[in-house]
Amino acid sequence: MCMYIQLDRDRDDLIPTPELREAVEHSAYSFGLTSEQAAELLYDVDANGDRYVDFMEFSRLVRSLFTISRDGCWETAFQKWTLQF
Ligand SMILES: [Ca+2]
Ligand SMILES: [Ca+2]
Repeated sequence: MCMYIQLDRDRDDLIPTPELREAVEHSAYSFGLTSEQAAELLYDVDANGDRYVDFMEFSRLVRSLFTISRDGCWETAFQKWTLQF
């Protein structure tokens, strides 16, 4: 959500697809994604092909991101960490 507001600088509720792509690629590592997973997520992010990512498209991306991340390495890392205490 925060990322959406940051990327939508002119507040028209649309993010140019290249800008979103760049942002996700840059933060892939902190989401625990490989670059292949990030590329897969971004492949059909602009569902209606208007070269902008609207809020619905963005929500879908975030949901996929959450699904992938939950199965990904950071959850395992988190479980390991909590088991230590
Ligand atoms: Ca905008
Ligand atoms: Ca679109």
